[in-house]
Amino acid sequence: MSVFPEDFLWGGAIAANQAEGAYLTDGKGLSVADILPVGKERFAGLKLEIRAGVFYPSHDAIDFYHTYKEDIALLAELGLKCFRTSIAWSRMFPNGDEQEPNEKGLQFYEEMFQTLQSYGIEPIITLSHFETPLHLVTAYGGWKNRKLIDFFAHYCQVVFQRYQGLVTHWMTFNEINHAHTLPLLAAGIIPDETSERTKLQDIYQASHHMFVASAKAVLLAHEIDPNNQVGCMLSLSPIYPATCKPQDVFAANELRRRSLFYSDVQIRGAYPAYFQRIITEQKLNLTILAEDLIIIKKGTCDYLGFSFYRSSLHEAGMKILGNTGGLLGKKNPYLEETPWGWPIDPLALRYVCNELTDRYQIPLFIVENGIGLYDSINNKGEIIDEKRMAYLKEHVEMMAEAIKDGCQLIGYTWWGPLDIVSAGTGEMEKRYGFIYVDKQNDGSGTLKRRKKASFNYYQQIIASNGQNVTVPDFSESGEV
Ligand code: BGP
Repeated sequence: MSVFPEDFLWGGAIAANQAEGAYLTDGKGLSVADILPVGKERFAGLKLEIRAGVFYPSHDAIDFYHTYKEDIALLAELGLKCFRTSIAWSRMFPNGDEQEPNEKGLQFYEEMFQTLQSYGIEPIITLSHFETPLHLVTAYGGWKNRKLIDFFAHYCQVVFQRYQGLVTHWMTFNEINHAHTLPLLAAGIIPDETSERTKLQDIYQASHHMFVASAKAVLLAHEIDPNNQVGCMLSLSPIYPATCKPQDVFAANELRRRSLFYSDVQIRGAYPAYFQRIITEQKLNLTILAEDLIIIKKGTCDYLGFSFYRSSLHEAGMKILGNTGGLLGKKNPYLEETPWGWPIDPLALRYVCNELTDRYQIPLFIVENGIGLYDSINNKGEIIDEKRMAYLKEHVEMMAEAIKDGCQLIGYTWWGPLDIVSAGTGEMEKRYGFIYVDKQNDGSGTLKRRKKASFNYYQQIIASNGQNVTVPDFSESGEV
């Protein structure tokens, strides 16, 4: 008997800006993702505009806007029970601050959700996944500005009403805790880096506005349809102390709390006691209205969605840096790394599920997990992605252990079931998919889809509800 519940949501996850392309089609406006080039330039010397002669991978991505029907047919063949994607806010409201939504944008997602429904695949929808409308950043300063609460609530109301009966699982802000390390993507802001104080002032003020907006979204969703379930979404790859030196243990815990701060507020409905010390010591001057605290208290999330890719190792006094996978720490000598230097640590998934269960006693949804790899096509035309299968196997096994530990896991959506643009680097060649997409870092390629060996493997895992994780034998496969 499988330890996974019968209704466990096996799935895959993407984000609109990393897959759809069609960045100005049918009235879409620019989002922050649309001004990010590929490679080292991505976040360096950021310019909030489109520059001539620069290649922007989100503009065409994998053209999911036009290919979603064929792609969803493949995902149905894979056996997905659910599919996580985001609504591009700027397809609905091109500038973010309009009163009237863009009907073409509404229609696009309606038809996509109907397509999913026709295959019995449940949509899991992120309302804001690294794609704040650019105009809200240039004209308002992004989430630093209180006005965004109402713009977001209006957008949410429109989509909750329109997609009632088609979507019941929602998430508000993707990896909200990345406001510290990826502020433009996660919070639509460019913080004032003059000092640590000014930086934290901007990040925490923006975070506060997002907390209120998220809570308002939860309340609206429940009011419009009591079947709606709304989760928060954090990046929660764990942080280990670099040594057993008490200072390292303490510092790692403090850093962990900087992330869990976000779920503490969104799940418990109040600012945690430890936040007061940050406010006092950093001399933060935050505008937090009494009515905001009431909304935050009422609009707590129904489940905790999180991404998990790896673990990090932290030493007291280290500069705190991060990327899309989580925090950047010291090298862990016990762990193998991906070509992008992300440590592979399946046991950490069991660790984090238990940590979150102990802290919140709430349903957990692993909404991102996966491995970015270079793929190659062999002389028989196959892609035998053994490392991806090994990663998947070990993580599914750890989920089973976490369930046995008593954690309430409701689903698992593999990041990037088909190759998409990397959020962190803009590359296409950092591939996560079970389905290969013929597109390269420079934008060349036919966009043809091709199943990798992991396609059949994930299909087997889903069909056996997580029981059959035996990796097939590929000794007869072709040569690379
Ligand atoms: C998460 C993001 C995703 C995604 C993933 C993998 O932080 O929510 O959008 O892309 O990380 O990161 P990357 O694409 O940089 O490999």
